[in-house]
Amino acid sequence: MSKKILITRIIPAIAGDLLKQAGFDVTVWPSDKPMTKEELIEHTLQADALLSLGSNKLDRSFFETCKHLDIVSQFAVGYDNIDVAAATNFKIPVCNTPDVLSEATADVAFGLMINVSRKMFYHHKQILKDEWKQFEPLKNLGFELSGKTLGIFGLGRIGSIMAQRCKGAYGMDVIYHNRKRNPELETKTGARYVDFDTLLRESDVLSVHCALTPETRGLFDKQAFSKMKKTAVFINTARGGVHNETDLIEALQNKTIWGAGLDVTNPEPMRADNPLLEMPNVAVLPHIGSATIEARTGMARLAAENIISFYKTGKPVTIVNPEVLGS
Ligand code: 8YV
Repeated sequence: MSKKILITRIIPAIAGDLLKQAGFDVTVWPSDKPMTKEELIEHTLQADALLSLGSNKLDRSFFETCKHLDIVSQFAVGYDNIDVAAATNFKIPVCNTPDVLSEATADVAFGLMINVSRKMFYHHKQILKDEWKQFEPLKNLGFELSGKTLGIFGLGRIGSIMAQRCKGAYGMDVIYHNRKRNPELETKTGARYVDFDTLLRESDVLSVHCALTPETRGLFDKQAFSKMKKTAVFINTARGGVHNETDLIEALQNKTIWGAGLDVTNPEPMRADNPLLEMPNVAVLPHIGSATIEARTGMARLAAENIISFYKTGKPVTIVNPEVLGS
């Protein structure tokens, strides 16, 4: 009998097509809303493998109920919605979709940086409110990025692309803080490894590209913002949980920092009455980092290939808990 794969949301058809071509019995949750916890459990109990999304909370109790699963293949690079330790406990491989969305996400970080430095969303909103009355020689001036210092927190694939974009476009000096040093990027961009406090102190633009983990949760808080330049811009395209949003609002209101560009918020979705949306030096997007045809197609393909490769060879393409595979 063929293995049953549950895809928890409608994603690019390539995922279902590849899985069907490989002989799997594929069910796609047909609603345009994420499954509830109950729906997820009820339908996962009928499946052998899960192709999940970031909106599915796969916690310990989920894995205790669904320990029969052969594999969880996530349609996202981030997997903070998954209790990987619990999955590992039940020897369930967990896979993600790195690389295929790196260009798209770095573009959003780069776009937010330019946008905030010139208050573009704010100016656009002014036109919508019919507030474009006359030329203003002094009002709402932005700043230029050439020669400024870019600080990268979390120098993985996306952070590296952002660093190269900023170096190439504006000749920015790049500094970074990461768990490990990246000699290749240091050679390519002249990036300098610094400790966390130096990153806070020296960055004109500080862009967050780390995973959300117990170590990074809430790391950008009142104390961190207080160490940054008053002229600094904070960019987050990683996970909203890495910053404390109340502290960020306060830091912007008190002019502790100059501006912020967010593709991820805390919580998500952000509500329309959030004070950040009314601030001239802030740009917010609704978590669209990977929202290109190329990236989403690549994610769907890789999520399917992880399942196919696992059943064919015993090894998925991109696994986050390889220890479950044994020797
Ligand atoms: C997804 C993301 O759109 O890959 C990630 O980690 O944040 C986005 O690409 C989102 O997580 C949906 O699964």
